[in-house]
Parts: sequence; structure tokens; C-alpha cells
Amino acid sequence: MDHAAEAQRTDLMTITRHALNEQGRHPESRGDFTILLSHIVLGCKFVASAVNKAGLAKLIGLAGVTNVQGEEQKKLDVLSNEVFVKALVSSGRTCVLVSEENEEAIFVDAPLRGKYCVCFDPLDGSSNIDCGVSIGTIFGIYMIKEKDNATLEDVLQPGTDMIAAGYCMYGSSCTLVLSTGNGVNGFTLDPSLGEFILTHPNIKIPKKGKIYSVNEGNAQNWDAPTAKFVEKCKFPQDGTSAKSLRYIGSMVADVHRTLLYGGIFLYPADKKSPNGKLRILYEVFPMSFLMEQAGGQAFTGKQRALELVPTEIHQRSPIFLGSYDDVEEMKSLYASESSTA
Ligand code: AFP
Repeated sequence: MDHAAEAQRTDLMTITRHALNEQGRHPESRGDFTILLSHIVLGCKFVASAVNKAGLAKLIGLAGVTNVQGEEQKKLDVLSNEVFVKALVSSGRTCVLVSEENEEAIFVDAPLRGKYCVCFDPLDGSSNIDCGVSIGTIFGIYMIKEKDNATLEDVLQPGTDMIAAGYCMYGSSCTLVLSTGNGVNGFTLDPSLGEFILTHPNIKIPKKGKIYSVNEGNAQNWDAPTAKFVEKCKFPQDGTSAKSLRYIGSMVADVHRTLLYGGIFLYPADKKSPNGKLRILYEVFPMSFLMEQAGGQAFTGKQRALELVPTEIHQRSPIFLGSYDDVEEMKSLYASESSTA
């Protein structure tokens, strides 16, 4: 018997244990982040369970149809949002919340106020639910400046001020990927234990990838650098092989694959959407933070994505993120365009 392997297999690193270990690196910490994280994890477990049942929706009456009691059931994205907002508020550790589902930011009442601001998309890619494609929750966490005087400015900070970010992917398995600014770790939900277990320690994105990921249906409206980059992916002139195209249309799933296999994910600006589609606070920033922490890059077409300073909570930005060398190539195409303009 291989005792070392056996010991490792039975020594389960849960996400809470991992957060407590990380906490040990900050002697001043009082465990607030670990408590906040456990409430986010609770939200993710709820959504994972609801998404698993979504295929039964027509049978048992979930998502927008009337159930046996004659009550109108809530859509999964609305339900997920309610669960996350309630979990975050009741943690007693949050102050300002920004959700994709709420037009306005939520300011937590004084008695329950804590020092963190959380920007999140409770169920990103929700148009994919009905066909069983992977979807996810995305979150980015900031520290409040003055707890007694919370303002929108507390969430309109550059991404470089984020203290943690992550996503949970509801797919063939449920995986939570997290960074607290000290690398990236992936945890997989063991349904029999109801616990997220560390399965992907210290994720590093390959320096260069063989995959590009973009909605090519928008190609007629792209700018020249994006069009040129994709052309080079398909018809490389330097003797390398053409890249493969993979596009799910669900950011969490596309970014998760990019993180693990390498390559580049693009949601560029185009003539119809000059700011792209994806939202800065709860799509662009958290994913850019994770990419950088894993050794990759994230670029908007003009600057390092994390250095953007948003002025509105639901603001959008173009984004190119992934393997270091692939994003570097994209950056040089934009640089040569602006030098010839
Ligand atoms: P939905 O939540 O409407 O499905 O949008 C998903 C998303 O915000 C993001 O997860 C995808 O990367 C992106 O939109 C896909 O957009 P396109 O359908 O325009 O390619």
C-alpha cells in the first residue's frame, strides 16, 4: 500500500480549511474573510443544486411555470440572486453589493454592515440553462474604505484594488476557482460530502495556447486588430499550426477552459457595441484578476484591464484575456495600429 498517496487522499483540503490557512498568513486577520467566503460557498451550493434540477423543470415546475400549489415559480437567475443577496447580507461582513440582477447597488443596513464590498453575477450565461450548457457565478471582492460612510465610490475602484475574486462553474462537475491574491486554486464540490475539496492547487495558465475563443458571428463588425488576430489564428504565416476555435457563449465555461488549457478568450468592441458586451465589475475584473494571478494577462484593447476605473456599476468593456504570449500578440497588434493611425 502506498501510505503517502493514501494519506494525501484522506487528508481533505476543504475550501474553508484553505481559507483558514490563508488567514494564518495575516496575523491581524479576525476571520471575517473566511466567514464571507463561507456565505458565498453556501450560495454556490444552492445554485449548483438548483441547476442540477433545472432539467426537471418541465416535470416538477421550476423556472417560470406554475407549481402544483398554483404558485408562480421564480426563474433560476432571479432565485439565485435572492439567495446570494440574502447570504451576503446575513454574513454580517458586507457593506455594498453590486449584482448583475439589480439596477442599483445595495447598501447593507448599519447593524449588519461589515468591511467588504462584493460585485457579482449570480448566474452568468443564463441563456444556456435550458440546453444544459455550463453556466456560473462570478464574484469580485473589495474592502470598504470607511464602513460608516459607504458610497458608490467603494465599488467604482480599479480592479487592482480587488482583494479576492472567483467563479463557480456549474457543469459536469461543480468547480469553484478562487484567488485571494496569492495564486489561483480550484475546488470541486463533492456532492456526497457537500464540501468543496481542493482539486486544482496553484493553477498556472500555459504561457501560450492552441485555442482561441470568440463569437465569430460578430466578425463583420470587428476592428482591424481583432480581425487580424483571428485571421492569424486560422491562417498562421509563421509555420505554426492553426489554432482551434472553441466558443461556448458562457463566460465562466470559456474562461475555465482557457485557464486550464491555455489560449485566449476575446469579447472585443465592435461597430455595434463600441464597449463590448461584458460588464467590468462582475465579469471583466474578476476574470482578469484570476488570469493575472495564474500567470496570464488581461487587456482591453487600450490598457491593462485591471487598471480601468469604472464610473458606472454596470459599465462594459472589451476584453482579451488568457495565456501571456497570446495576449501579448493582441497587444502588439493594437500598438501597431495606433502607431500607424
Ligand atoms: P447570457 O447571460 O445572456 O447568456 O450572456 C452570457 C454572457 O454575458 C457571457 O457569459 C458570455 O461570454 C457572453 O455573454 C456571450 O455573448 P454572445 O452570445 O454575444 O457571444
